Amino acid sequence: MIEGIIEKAKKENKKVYVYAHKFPDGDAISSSRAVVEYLKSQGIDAQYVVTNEVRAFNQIVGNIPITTSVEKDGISIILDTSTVSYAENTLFKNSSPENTYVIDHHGKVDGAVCIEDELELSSENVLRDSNASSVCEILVNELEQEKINPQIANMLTLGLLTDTAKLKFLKSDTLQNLSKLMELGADYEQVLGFCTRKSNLREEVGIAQTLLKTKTFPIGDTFGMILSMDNSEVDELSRTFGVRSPQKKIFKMGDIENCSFMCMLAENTPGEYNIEFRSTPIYGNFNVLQLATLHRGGGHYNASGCAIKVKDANSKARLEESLQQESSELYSSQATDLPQITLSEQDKELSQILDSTKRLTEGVNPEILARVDSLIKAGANYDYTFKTFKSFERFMLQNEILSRIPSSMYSQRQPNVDILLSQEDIDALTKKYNINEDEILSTIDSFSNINISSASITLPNGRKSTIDRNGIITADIIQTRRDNTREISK
Ligand SMILES: [Mn+2]
Repeated sequence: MIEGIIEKAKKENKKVYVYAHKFPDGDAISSSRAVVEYLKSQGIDAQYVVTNEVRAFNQIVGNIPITTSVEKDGISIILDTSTVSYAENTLFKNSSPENTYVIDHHGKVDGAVCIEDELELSSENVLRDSNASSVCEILVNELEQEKINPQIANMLTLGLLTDTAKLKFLKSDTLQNLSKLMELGADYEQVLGFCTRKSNLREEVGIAQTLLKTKTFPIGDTFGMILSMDNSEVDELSRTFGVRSPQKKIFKMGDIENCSFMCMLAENTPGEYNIEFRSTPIYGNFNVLQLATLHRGGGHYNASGCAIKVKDANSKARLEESLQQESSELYSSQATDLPQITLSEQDKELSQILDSTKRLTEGVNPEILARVDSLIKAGANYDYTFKTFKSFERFMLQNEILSRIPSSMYSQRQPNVDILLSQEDIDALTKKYNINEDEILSTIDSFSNINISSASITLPNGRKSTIDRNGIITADIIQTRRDNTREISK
């Protein structure tokens, strides 16, 4: 498709405009910039059209000027955007349907209207591939490889890494395509460094305080987690901590040992709860779409949601209780025997590779990616091996530590966080979660994805763990528990 566009642009002396979606993410920005650079290198006048400032990832994609108008009759390429209303702007309407092209990796559900339908494009002008992790991954094969320079390869790598949550979610050819990009000169580790966007400490403290109210309940041989916020709690979280739509933070409840069901409810407008459900193939593989459908919601097998209207202001507890009951009943009606997770030879080798490369962040090369790819194809369970599961107690301990940070610390621009625990604190935490001092100190790794200058946890006996802005942990922990914890002498 792109080669055809180049030919047309040259023959008809047209300019090419590239568009992507609102609130552009790594894939939208870098696929747009990669296409522009590629076209320019072929002598075509091309531009990524945005009407709002884009500052993210500028070390990889460069500065992107704001555009307010385009020439009539130019060529438009719309990337990563599944509907017209999702587009950052609609200046592409200045191009005729023959001169408008779409490249996207979002799936088209039966009966749904996609941007190509709205714009009445012919099928030759559309490249829609939901087997690709990202538009950047589609471009690896769409662009001619000998014309992909290292700068373009870096941009494509950025979009591929951000849309897969740094290789957490893979499609069938993702690793092979990443490997091609490395061979074309992409600096994998440099790009990886730029796609770690850190979260805001103030928001994290608010979320942690909220998560401390999580309840658990038995569901089959496993347990479920449920957390609900009424309208006053939602308001408080937004006012004090800047957290909006808190039910979307349900991903924080992910990857907890033996937890098969996660549920978060937020009364974002008085009288109506927005509810999110999650489950995991690893424990129970509960079909939560069925639960959402009961309440006229929708979504996917392991991730769904719905909205429930309530009549009076005190409905929270009743709603929670009925969801617990419904989920338990549905779970047992669906339940097939839980497959025991047994590690095959392939799993063991995969797990060794993931350990030695720190989950594909260090020392990664095309050969390693090819080996991981072939292990997955031979049946290794990448999904399970890549994740690190933690106990519910450890999850709560992290929330306890974060929730103790006072506003004087989280209000700083580049916070230095020092948490001093008293003996009473430690006794209470130990009793509640059955943990020891080392485990308390090791929760310092909770700060690795938060924007801080430094953080430390100090116990009354002087033992201490610290983390710097680069995520380097120093801790005087008796047995080294984690790979990224190194011992120092006291
Ligand atoms: Mn995308």
